[in-house]
Amino acid sequence: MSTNAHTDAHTETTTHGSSRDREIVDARVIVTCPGRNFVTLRIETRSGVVGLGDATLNGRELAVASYLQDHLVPNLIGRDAGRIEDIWQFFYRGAYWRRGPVTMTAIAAVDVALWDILGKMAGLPLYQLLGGRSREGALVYAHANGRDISEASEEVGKYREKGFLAVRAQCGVPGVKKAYGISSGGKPYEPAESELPAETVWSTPKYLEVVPKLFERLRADHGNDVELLHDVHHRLSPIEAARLARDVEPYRLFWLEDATPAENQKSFELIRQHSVTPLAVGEVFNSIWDCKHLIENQLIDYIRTTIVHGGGITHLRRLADFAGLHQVRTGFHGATDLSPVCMGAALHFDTWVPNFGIQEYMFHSEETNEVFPHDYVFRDGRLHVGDTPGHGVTIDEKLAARYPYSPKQLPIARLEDGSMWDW
Ligand code: CS2
Ligand code: MG
Repeated sequence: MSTNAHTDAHTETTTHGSSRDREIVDARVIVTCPGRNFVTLRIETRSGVVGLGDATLNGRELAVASYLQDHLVPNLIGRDAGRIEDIWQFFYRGAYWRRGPVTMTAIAAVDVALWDILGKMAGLPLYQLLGGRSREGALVYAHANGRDISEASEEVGKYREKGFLAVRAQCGVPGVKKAYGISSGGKPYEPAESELPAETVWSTPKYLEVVPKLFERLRADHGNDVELLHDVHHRLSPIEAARLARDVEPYRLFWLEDATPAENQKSFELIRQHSVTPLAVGEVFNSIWDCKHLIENQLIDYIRTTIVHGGGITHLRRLADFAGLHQVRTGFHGATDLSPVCMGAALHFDTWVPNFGIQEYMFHSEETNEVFPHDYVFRDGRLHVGDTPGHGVTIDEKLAARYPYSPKQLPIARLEDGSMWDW
């Protein structure tokens, strides 16, 4: 421990000011709805450095806001913002009731805000704190969807013209109203559109009929030099998923996502036995334990668990390193219900992480981007972070206050006979 003229003997002086400078003096939860709900945690140190973390959990925003406000914020005041790992351990091990999307999203918000503060104190962009650049920009994929195959193919073409090198494609399913992923009237797809869950109907046979035809057409229309992805969104049984993965093999997808619900991680063994189509899973996971079997047995190729729902940068570094040991790459979730704060932090992580795969990139609305100014930019099919210290995203609190929370929940799905299914 060293002392010098301007700090008293009791404070530890490090390269990031004194522990007194780093003392957390304020932490508050900001809920705003610029077109859709977002929850943001703002932490401030005694020296006036502010960090932000995304705490948005689509359809359960207020649960996380309360977890933060009522249980984590009181434990933050007075702590040293530089003790990122210790605070993570305190909130993870100290929760007693560990893991789960609400807990890990709240912990993630604290963690990202602290990493943001550290970057600002060090005068370094987040990717530099993690270990520096591994690439120029993060390959991203856009969301193309259409009510039918032709419309979906047209949408893919539009994203190609915008410079995207990778596009996720979803299309309507004949005979199924409101199939997953299909937006109406050209607006971006926002599934949480009603105060109580909208009921949708699902038919696997009708879906399995149309998807191979969609990709056959996309390859015919757009050739092989665009990466195509598809999201099954948890709808198939393991054997149905194996069949679809095999049926789309000729079209060489970059990945087939959430082919089957993954609580039973072993179910992916069946898909792997039948197909070489790359598999991605994990946007609904919130810790390494949700995907340990999948990764160590190489049952997947990309892990989708992202910073906002997976416990923040501190936990995702561990998860990404574990995945890297088993040749699994990252493919962060990046839908519009993850705020620009998460996107900013994710892109710094993507810029550093050695086993990077791809980053999902759905365009946020104008209103959202005005509330969350950021320095990342899209260029040549990739998103590029800036060199602003921290993660490069801020919040306009005055503007945020103009958009009050609007209760919304995600849809549910039932089969045609009324059985509950996976949305
Ligand atoms: C989807 C998400 O982007 C995706 O891969 O699975 O849009 C998902 O439906 C939403 O994030 C749910 O809130
Ligand atoms: Mg998905």
